[in-house]
Amino acid sequence: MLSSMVSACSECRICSQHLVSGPQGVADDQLSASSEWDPLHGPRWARLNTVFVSRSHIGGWAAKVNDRYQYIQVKFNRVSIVHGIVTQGRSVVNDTCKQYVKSFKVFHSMDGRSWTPVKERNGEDKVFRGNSDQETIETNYFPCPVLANFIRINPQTWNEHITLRFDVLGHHKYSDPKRSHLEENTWRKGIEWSSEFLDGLKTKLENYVPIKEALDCDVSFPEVNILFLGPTGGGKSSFFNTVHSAFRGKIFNQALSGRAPTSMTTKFTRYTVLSSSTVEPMRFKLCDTRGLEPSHTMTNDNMRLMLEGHLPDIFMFDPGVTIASDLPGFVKSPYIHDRIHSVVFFLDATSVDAMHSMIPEVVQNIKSLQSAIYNHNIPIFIILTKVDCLCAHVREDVQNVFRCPLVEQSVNKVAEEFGLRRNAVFPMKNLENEGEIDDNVSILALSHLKTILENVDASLFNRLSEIKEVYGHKKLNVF
Ligand SMILES: Nc1nc2c(ncn2[C@@H]2O[C@H](COP(=O)(O)OP(=O)(O)O)[C@@H](O)[C@H]2O)c(=O)[nH]1
Ligand SMILES: [Mg+2]
Repeated sequence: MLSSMVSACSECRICSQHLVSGPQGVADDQLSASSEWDPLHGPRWARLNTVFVSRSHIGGWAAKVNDRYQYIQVKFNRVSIVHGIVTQGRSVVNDTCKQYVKSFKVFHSMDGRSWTPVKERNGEDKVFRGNSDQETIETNYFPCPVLANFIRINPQTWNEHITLRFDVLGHHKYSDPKRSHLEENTWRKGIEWSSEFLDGLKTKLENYVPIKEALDCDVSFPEVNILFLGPTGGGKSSFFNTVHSAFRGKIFNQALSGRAPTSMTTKFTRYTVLSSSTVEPMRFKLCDTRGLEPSHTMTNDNMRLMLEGHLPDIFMFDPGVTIASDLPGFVKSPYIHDRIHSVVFFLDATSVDAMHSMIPEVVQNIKSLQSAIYNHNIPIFIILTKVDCLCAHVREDVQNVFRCPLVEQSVNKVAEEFGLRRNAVFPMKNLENEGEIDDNVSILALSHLKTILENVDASLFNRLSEIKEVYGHKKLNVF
């Protein structure tokens, strides 16, 4: 399965665009450089295939000096998925100025201040082989695509002088959503877009008691934990905020969320949801985690410790660094209600759609975690966020989500890729740019949550006798 993701990843190289001078290219003032020979050799003349025009410009950007501190960079003004770089030397005019860059490093950045080198898979800075003449276009793909707002080329070796023309290969992450037709019938049933339906969902969740129907009244299982996992930026923290806002009746951003190159969530946090009408916490906890990244994938040991309930309510940890059992707060003998009862992976629909911007290491990590989770008999779901970025109709009104074939296709695709039932994949649009809560967004979020809890109840049936044993007689006081 991984190989299909990697090849899908390379396939999409075919559809990647030239981000500097393609149809959605950048303006001249988005190109800048460490230095220029003079304005006729400035960065604006570095676009691929620029040719010499007498008294106006040369074909290429030429640095003022030749050293390894020189660079040319582009600012995209929006997050882009970058696959590679194409370069050329100085455009040929006559037999002079045989200038081109023979090797270079590439750096990427989200904010234009902190820069990360593109690396080899072994972690070393990648040195790309550049040009060996002035006109041939050399294409170099990155070992792994990067998310970036800025890309910088830093020449390492050159012929005669540092001069180059270039472009960047990739996609803009949030390209304008398509406006596909909407189907007459919905592709999934069960949701009504009315205030009565929303009130019903809230009441059900507020009154949720784990496996109530199977337990005698003297047995009470305190609460269940739903773990959120997935790549950084998948919308985990935003989903918790969306759910909590629905109950609080206003935008309530308790969990940090945002667009940053690395996870803004650094702690494992078991969030309690409070209803607006009562201070009683609801009997499920939403457990937010640090995002998975190529250098922060979850180890199987950490996954097991999380699933078994060894992590306390708020716990700073890196998924890739094994949790030591002598750390303060480590729960040595967890109860069944401390365990994780369901795992929800959050994936960004815009990356799943073309299967191109999913980072292969993270995809592989999710797949290997899946088997560990199934071994614990824990139900898995996927919440496919940002479906508003797939379809303009959904962006305008989230009610259209189950009538949009683009969203249905994405749901089917991700279900197939990760081997899940289609009805275990939930399309979602979180609160994001809204100034106030949107009832339809709340309906979507709460109905997904309700379905997850129903499935958790079903899986807890497998431990019924154990639960009756522990919670019937000892009467644990956990609140
Ligand atoms: N358009 C859109 N943006 C979203 C959605 N969900 C999250 N975002 C944005 O995506 C970014 C990352 O979200 P965050 O919740 O921090 O992701 P996390 O790393 O998985 O916790 C934030 O800027 C959110 O506002 C969504 O459904 N639609
Ligand atoms: Mg987060």
